Amino acid sequence: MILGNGLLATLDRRDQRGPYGLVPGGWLRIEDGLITETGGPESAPAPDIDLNGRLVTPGLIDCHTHLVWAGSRSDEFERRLNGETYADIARAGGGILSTVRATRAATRADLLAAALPRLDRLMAEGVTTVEIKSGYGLDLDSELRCLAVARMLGELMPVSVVTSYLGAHALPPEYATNRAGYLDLICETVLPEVARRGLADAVDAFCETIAFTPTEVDRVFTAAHGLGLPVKLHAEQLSDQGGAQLAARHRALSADHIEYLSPEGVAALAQSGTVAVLLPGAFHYLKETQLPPVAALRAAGVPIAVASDLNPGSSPVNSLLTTLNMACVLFRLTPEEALAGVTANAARALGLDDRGRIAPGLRADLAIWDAARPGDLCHPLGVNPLAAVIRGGALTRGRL
Ligand code: DI6
Ligand code: FE
Repeated sequence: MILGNGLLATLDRRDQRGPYGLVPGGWLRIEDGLITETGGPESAPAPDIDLNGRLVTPGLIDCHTHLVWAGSRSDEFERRLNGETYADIARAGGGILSTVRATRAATRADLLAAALPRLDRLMAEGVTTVEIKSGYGLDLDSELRCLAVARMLGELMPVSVVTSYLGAHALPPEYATNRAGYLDLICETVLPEVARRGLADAVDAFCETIAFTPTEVDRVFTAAHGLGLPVKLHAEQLSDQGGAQLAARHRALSADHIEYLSPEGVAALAQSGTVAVLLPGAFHYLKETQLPPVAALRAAGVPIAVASDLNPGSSPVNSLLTTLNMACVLFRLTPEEALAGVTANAARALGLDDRGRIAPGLRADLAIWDAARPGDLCHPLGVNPLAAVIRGGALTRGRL
């Protein structure tokens, strides 16, 4: 199949292409679910489908979500607006632990029913790959249930689901006076069982004063490596814990949030090739004032990804297009950087080298938009110009 006469934002800067790897009047050939050839108007073969100049991007990748949960925390939104902080609420047993109580009480069917519309809202904006974390179950059965639901979502829906086990998200109440015991449970029971069942593609942790120390996270990461699983980290979200340095030592795929990242942390990420994942939704909702060190990350050549962090507490942002806008307005990313953050660099943050750009040999995961310029995906709020989605070479949404 040949798609012709499109405005290709390849996100591929080889061939000396300009910003966005843009190819006006571009075409691409799809065979067996892969892109096998691309080119500009000078070499265009007769197309099977005329894109009429519409914008084509790689299918979008949301590389950091907590999409499987039960219950609601809209009450905490009100509490914060009445003066309590996110950390106050967490220490008082709300926050993540409130979602843990609701999630533990939910069946597989409950969780699936709650997650499906969230996933569909992401897909309605051109998402073809999504990462989903556990971390709202914390005990063995509930974590296995949430990860199994995440896997099921990927079977039910035309989207690739990549999972992360986030047992070290919060200390569960039954271990409130036994931190070491909870780490034993993670490292000796839950993680090995998650790995045995093939339920996780990576292991994540939350390194923070209200969560786990670098020493505790180090233990979880060491156990992950022992099982052959890559790691990633919620690092420097509310304070500088040196989490990025720890993540870099463990060759982490990504360090996420990083508002409080230090110059040493930037250098460590650059050295290990770890992707910096920016989560402007959480910054927005927590009314953070500390900006992530974007200029330093750029200067050091650290790849920057952008994700929704979709979750019921700090980032109830069920939209990657909204997130793109927030990355530009709040973090001053250029639209090109933001779009690379949800395509090429998001793929890298997930350790996937078969997607995220429009280039021969990669999966034919494409989003087609009624937009005249790629920056139009970042510019307005509340506008969704998606026209169609092709995933693995098949039309899965809209029409061409
Ligand atoms: N940081 C976050 O932003 C999410 N998890 C984390 O460690 C959200 C947690 C929540 O508020 O439910
Ligand atoms: Fe998160």
